[in-house]
Amino acid sequence: MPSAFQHSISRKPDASGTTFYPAGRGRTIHRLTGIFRITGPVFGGLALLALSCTLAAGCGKKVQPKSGAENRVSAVQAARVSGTRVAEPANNSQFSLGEKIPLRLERVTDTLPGIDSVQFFAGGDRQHTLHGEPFAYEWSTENLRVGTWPLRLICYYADGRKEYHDLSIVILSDITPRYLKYRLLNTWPHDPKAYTQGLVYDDGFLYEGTGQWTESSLRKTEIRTGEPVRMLNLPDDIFGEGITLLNDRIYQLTYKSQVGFVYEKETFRRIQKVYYEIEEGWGLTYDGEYLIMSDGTNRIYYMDPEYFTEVRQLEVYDDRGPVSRLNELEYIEGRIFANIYGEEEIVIIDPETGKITAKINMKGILPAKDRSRKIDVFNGIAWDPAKRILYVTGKYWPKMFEVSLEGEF
Ligand SMILES: [Ca+2]
Repeated sequence: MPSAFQHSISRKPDASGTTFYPAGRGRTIHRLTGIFRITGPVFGGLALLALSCTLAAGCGKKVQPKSGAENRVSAVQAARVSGTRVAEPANNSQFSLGEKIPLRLERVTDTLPGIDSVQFFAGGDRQHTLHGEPFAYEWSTENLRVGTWPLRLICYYADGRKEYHDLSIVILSDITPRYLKYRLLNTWPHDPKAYTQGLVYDDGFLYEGTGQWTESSLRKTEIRTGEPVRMLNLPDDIFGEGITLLNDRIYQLTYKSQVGFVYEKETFRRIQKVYYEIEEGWGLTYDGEYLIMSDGTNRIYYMDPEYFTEVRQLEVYDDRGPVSRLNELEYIEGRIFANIYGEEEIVIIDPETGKITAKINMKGILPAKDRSRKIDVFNGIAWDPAKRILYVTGKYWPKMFEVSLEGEF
């Protein structure tokens, strides 16, 4: 199988054309990284060649230095056209999903020729073309995703010149997440030596991926005893992260190694390695089509299961701003459930828009008597779809909790 790196460079640009795909910095950085990885040595070689040619002054004809007057003319020709400015919206301003965003372009000089049209782009897609003054438009944000949106206005002058205005706005969620209540059904033992990074339910068992250098593992455990019925210790230099199931396979991420492992579910035999460019692997789940991954930021990455290449990204926001430290994940009935690192709280994300629809406050679910020992943060969400039961635990927690949720999410 070709590596993910090869796939990322041969991958076609996003052809979906949907506004769902943000032109986010994460993706840009990965693409640039890819480019530099390929072109780095080539570029270095060319630079060296150019330098040696310059030093030897023997590469092509000699360039005559320009006069001062010629330099001034070049500078004027290269100057940007600045006949207009964006009066609205202000760069980095915030709006609520569903709001109409006013856009207004103003002329700042009468010395330039007339303007034929103004094109408005959002997230790389053309939204509207304005003909004739006033150059004002109301952009509807209904059914868009939340998060940062790069905007571009291109002004076409009658003499053929073009002027670009680039800015960015943020769309927040239009709802305040409500809190879902839960009911504690059962408390089961959990290995207090398990630094829980991934948790998933299947056919009466829990599968767990654990982390920490020299302590990482993959295990299948009996729910009522917490005892592993199968366990695989990872190499000492691998820090295990999120896991998920896909048919008869288990996927397991690693923290900073940018590699994932694929195992046979029945035997834990490692059958494949997958590579990714995202710098840190945190949580992992599967929605029936894509693997869904977190990296500790407010971003969620959709990965193609076969080659583990990034298909799209989602930014997660509530009505106040970005919600970061997204950790262990579970795809449940059309929503993404996520632990927030360092909080005893689960957020429920709408995968279409990225907005948080609800939260579950689990503060105090681990009794005080169990907190006297060495424990770490709340982490791990698994779902029994038949019984509609949620399993939650924490890193080094001695207990596993079985809960039911009350109300719609
Ligand atoms: Ca999970």
